[in-house]
Amino acid sequence: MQTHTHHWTITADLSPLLVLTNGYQSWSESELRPLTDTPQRATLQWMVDQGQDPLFPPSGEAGVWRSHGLIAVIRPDGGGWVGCALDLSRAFAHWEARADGDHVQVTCTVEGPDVELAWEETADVRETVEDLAGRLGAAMGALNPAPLRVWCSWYSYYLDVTFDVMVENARLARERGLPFDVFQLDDGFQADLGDWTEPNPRFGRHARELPAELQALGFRAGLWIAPFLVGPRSKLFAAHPEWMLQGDDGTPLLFGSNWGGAYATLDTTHPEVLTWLRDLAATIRSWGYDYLKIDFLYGAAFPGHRHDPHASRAEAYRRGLQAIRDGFGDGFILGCGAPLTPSIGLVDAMRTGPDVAPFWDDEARRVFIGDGAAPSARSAIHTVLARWYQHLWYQNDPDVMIARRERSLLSDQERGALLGLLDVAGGLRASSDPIQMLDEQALTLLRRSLEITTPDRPVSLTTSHGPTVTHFTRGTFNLQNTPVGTLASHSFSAYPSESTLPSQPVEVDLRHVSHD
Ligand code: 9PG
Repeated sequence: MQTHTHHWTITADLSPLLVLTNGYQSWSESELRPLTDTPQRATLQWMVDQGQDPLFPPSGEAGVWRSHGLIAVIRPDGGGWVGCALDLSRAFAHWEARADGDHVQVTCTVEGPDVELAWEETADVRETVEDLAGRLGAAMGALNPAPLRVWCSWYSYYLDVTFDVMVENARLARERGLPFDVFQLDDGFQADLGDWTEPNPRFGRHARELPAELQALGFRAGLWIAPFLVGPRSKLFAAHPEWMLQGDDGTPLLFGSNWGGAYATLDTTHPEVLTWLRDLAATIRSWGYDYLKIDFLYGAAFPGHRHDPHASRAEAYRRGLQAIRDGFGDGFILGCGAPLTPSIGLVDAMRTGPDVAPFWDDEARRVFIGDGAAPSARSAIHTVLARWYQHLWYQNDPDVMIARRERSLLSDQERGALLGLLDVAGGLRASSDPIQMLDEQALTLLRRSLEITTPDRPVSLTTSHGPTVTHFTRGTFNLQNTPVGTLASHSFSAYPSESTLPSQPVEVDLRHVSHD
């Protein structure tokens, strides 16, 4: 594997410095932390496989911070240092900041062909992060489509989704006048991973029959696939074991854990695989879908043996993504579980955090197993906020609002924090709430969450209520378990005006939600 290492030294009093990190893929933890703290490292291998880069996971070592694409070290005055790669279409940029006495040793290891790196000392880290991220986005042709409002089946129905559930929710949404653009069918319609065009009897009908029903109700049709993954019992796996990424023993590599076990992934440097991917995306388009959520994309960049041994992981990944884009044409593509930087310019939108869940925190998995990608409202807010600038790479998808009160453990304050997240992230809007479950209060909250806003900017990187960026021009988040002044725990408080910062945040009363 080709690598190139670059090195810088910062001389400073380390104790007040903060570091801003960017995790590898959609679900990987991203944060704003004291440099001398200790990053979490997941202790179970499948969590590393599925939530981090197995070749560059968090260090687990005090004062050693790893970050993908860019990194920032921040002084108490808001100035500091920012490093960012300026083209990541063929390589990964692995940044590491290491506390070392009264120095910080910064390295960037480029995995793949060497790339131009920016390393800047600045009086305003926030501005320099945005400036350099913007240059990276522009160099890679970042797409910037209009945000969409999406109903997605996953976060209520999970694998139990049926054809009738989709149509019934679309019908009720139309009846209630809810302003969704797209109804998106998630995981559960397919026979197996890889056998996407074969129906799962549990779903009731074939997914190709759904677009006509949704369009008749005035919605666009969206579909989820995990295009690179292949189930070990699927027809695709049996037919083409040579299309799979191979392990050292020359057999298909099985990794991760979901759907009851490990899975294989396609080798996207194999020409026949690229043709198959292009055809798959074109087939789904021909069924009438013009919105595609492509998930578990990190598979194509997983370490292993490939048909083209000269392709870097980033190149292999991008060839696979390009094939899907070629097949899906000008349809809208949302990336998920995706290595972030090599996706720029090929996806319209990107999930920039782990899954939201109808509860605040999963302490067992997050704290005791050290997995920052564990689904929860808190994890999603934490990571998405630390990536506020990524709207310069694609449209941010902070994941769904959960407005319902049934089948949810979220408090009013916590639902308000999710609403604040969608407002501040300013990208895609989504909900999975069963429409018939929503009372007047929940409907009001859902409608608020579907109002398109522009991405917000932090007002400060040096004060925060939680280990991420929490202070924005439109309001403040408190992710901590204790109140701060009048700001409740697990909450977001909007300021009354976008341009003025009052000395005390104003509480949002969810029963009368309004940002006007
Ligand atoms: C469908 C889902 C939804 C969801 C995606 C993704 O780490 N994990 O165990 C883990 C499992 C599933 C997952 C994310 C992480 O969810 O983000 O929106 O599409 O797949 O299976």
